[in-house]
Amino acid sequence: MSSTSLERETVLLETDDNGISILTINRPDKLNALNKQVLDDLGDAFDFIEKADHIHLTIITGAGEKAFVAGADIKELSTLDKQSGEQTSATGQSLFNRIEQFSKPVIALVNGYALGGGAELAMACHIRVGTENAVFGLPEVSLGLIPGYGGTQRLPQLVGKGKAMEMILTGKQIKAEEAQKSGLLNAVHSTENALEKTKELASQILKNSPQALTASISAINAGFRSNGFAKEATLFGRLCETDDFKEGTSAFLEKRKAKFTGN
Ligand code: CO8
Repeated sequence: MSSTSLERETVLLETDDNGISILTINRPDKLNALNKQVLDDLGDAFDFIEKADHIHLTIITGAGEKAFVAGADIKELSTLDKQSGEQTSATGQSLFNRIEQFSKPVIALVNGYALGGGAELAMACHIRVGTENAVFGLPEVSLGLIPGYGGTQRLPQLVGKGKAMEMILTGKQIKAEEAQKSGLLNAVHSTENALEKTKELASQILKNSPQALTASISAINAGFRSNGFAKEATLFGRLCETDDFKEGTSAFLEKRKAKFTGN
């Protein structure tokens, strides 16, 4: 392995001569769902990128043709209780907050489904570029949950409170065009051109002063500090104790419709 690349069980990182690295979440058979291993590997990758002087900007994408990331791993989620649910939410929030505050620009290349935790990961990135088959959704309520990786905080920042309420309360998916109109995607490109176009955007950013880029990220984020993250983690943990959560996650794993009772 060269000093410009990193390989972990679920994550690959390659860097080109311009200092643009591509960080690929590599679990395509499970649509790149975020299990603990993926979150650990992403943490390692950001440690590497932070220290690597030759990396100036990172593009995060998903392996395969179907998904960016189809959410947190529902099989793992189904085992959570109040304490571990709150803890898992807080751990993921801390990784995603780190990405949001990262000193070098991070662009999400949303190449398919970005659902639940996948949408939340994309929203933590500084800019989002989509392919034509990009799909966003926060379907957590259909599992008896709420978004737990910062989605209740970042979605309203990007699309406004009303649209965020609609998306989170219905759990419905929106396609690339609507995502762009709503402010979730900065641009949409064909699948064939998307990486090249994203690299063009990256090159445009990298013509500027690195210190000014870091300061811009920090200043823009400073205007959006919120106390809602802790509330999100607490409520997420509380929901992990409900019958509806057990029913919602079991129904997904058993490939059937959930029947909620409100308990
Ligand atoms: N978790 C685990 N496995 C998944 C996930 C997931 N989120 N998404 C897909 N998979 C698996 C499927 O189970 C399937 O596995 P297998 O082949 O072993 O049966 C494989 O990936 C391929 O998926 P499908 O066969 O379902 O593919 P389709 O093209 O038919 O459907 C969909 C694609 C529509 C994306 C469908 O897979 C789907 O609905 N996935 C779940 C989407 C979802 O609900 N995501 C939100 C999860 S909840 C969440 O993200 C909470 C975040 C906050 C967490 C905070 C603290 C823990």
